[in-house]
Amino acid sequence: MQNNNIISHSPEQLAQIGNFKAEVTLNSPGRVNLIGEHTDYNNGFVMPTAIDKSIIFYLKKNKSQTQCSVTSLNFQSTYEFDLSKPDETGEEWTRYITGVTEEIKKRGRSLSGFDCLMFSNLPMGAGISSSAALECGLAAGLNELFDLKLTPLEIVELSQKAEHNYVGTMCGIMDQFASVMSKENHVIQLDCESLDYKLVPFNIEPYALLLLNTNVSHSLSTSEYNVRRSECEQGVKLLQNWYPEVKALRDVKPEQLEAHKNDFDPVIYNRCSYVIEENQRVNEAAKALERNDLETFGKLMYGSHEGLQHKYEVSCKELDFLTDFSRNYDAILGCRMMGGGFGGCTINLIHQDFVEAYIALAKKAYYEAFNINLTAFKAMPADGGKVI
Ligand code: GAF
Repeated sequence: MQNNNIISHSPEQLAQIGNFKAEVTLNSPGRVNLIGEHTDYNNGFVMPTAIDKSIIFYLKKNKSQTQCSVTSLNFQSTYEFDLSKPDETGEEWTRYITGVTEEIKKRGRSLSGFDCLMFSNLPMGAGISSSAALECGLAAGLNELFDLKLTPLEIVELSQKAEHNYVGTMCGIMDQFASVMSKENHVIQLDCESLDYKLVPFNIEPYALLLLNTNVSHSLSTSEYNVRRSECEQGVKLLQNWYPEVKALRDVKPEQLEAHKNDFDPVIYNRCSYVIEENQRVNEAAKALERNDLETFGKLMYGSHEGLQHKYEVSCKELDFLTDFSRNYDAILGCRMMGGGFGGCTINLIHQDFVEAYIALAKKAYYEAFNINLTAFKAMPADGGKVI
């Protein structure tokens, strides 16, 4: 199993960081989501938390008014840019950076030249939101460096906008919210309409959260994500013919959708049905967690996966394989794909005594089925982004 919470630098990287003399060092985490997938952009409910895997940012001002550089220590690659000439056409990772600096400027804050080193132990494309960690970490780091007086919620919102306007993924708010607002040993219960949230203590011993990374990331993820969002919007538009008060799928009762099933294109009906049911599952899961009823919680996780697989159609054969495989073991109470889909991780609610044995079994079976190495790590709820 990969080690948790260990950022190990090579001697060369340590020397690079030492010579850099950062003014601000900030830890920006990825996230898991226990349940509530594709509900955030439907104004619904989610249950994420930051985890102990993150990107560390080392930042300092330079003497220039507009020249900046951001170096990824993982890739030994540097992006140099001019704040006054935003480049919106570069490689994807550079567009997150342009997005953040431009969205900060749009909020009337002024930046000047800075240099940044970043180092990550957050696997990319694994559905644990390395993108939000990148956006929110840079935004929070610049906030500290230039004393911009952005609130945590402004950091969340501008980071989400950076992704919409400069990367092109029309994401909801869950990932950025979790990356910034989380608290160690807690999960967030977030209402994505009002942005009201509760930090709920999370102690599931003797169970644990295990992530199994399929190590596949199918290229459909961005395009299909935006398609799902617009399919939900089409569903809302149709429903407004009978229920003008409905603003988002979160406002729709199951019986309202059922009453008009025949008016719907079957695909749009399935998308709406999934979202409405998933919102109900999140609310039931919150109650189950309150009474420490992990068996019910686990069943809801399986229900979530089935909906994502059959009605929302954002799973893939590797994720389905791992979810089905988990059903063979009583020590696993629940499992589902996590995040946007089309690859990435499953999240497993598993008895901690079975973790190591299960990883070995799953690795073997997964390799036999797909010829791909599975990676595994426990997810520990951690604090949101902070200066270290
Ligand atoms: C991605 C998005 F960024 C989130 O906003 C959310 O919609 C998630 O997919 C699916 O629940 O991580």
